[in-house]
Amino acid sequence: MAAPLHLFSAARSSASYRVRIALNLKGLAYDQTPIDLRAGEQRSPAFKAHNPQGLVPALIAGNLTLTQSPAIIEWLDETYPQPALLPADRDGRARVRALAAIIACDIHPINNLRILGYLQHQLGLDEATRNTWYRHWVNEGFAALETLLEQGGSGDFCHGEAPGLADLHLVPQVFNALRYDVDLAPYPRIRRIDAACRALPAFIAAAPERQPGF
Ligand SMILES: N[C@@H](CCC(=O)N[C@@H](CS)C(=O)NCC(=O)O)C(=O)O
Repeated sequence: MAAPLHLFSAARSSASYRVRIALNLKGLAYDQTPIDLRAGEQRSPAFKAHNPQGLVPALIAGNLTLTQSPAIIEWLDETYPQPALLPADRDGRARVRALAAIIACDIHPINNLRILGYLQHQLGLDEATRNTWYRHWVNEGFAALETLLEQGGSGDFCHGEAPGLADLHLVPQVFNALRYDVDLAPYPRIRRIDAACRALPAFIAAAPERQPGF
């Protein structure tokens, strides 16, 4: 029997949002514990017992505790192969992983809550300057993504005929870009893919406003 799944997640956390989409695309049932990031619950001893890094998400699968959304998503894809989140061909997999990595490695980590908190409290940057920082790194990443996505054709999704790993990274990053008033006008392909994905039940159910603690 499959292990029960329990997700420690924050409604607006894009890394949590990715995992919720992956779970939903796989049709997996899971329970959730909301972690209040603004209140610092991620740094509580109770949560750090699950993830010593003090970051969400963490997924408990039976006796196993998984952290780092890309690792969690790969584990889900290997454990529950259908529907696949990666293309069947090697070159396609490399493309999709690269698209996802632009977000997970190059945009998100430098715009995370703890980074913005450091800019505010340790470096004394005001809100307008912090927002300029945020928008700068999103725009750099989205400009490259837009070009790569255009090169990949005009379908509804980042790659191929079904949503997958790149899409479940893109939608949460767009959600957060909009929170920071990033102008998405220069990114029509990103906007179209985001809209197509957000119309699907797996993405709708994963949306921040549908989560406990929103
Ligand atoms: N690389 C990690 C990043 C996790 C992460 O940064 N989570 C954020 C929310 S999206 C968090 O917990 N932030 C809390 C903080 O910065 O204190 C992953 O993909 O799981």
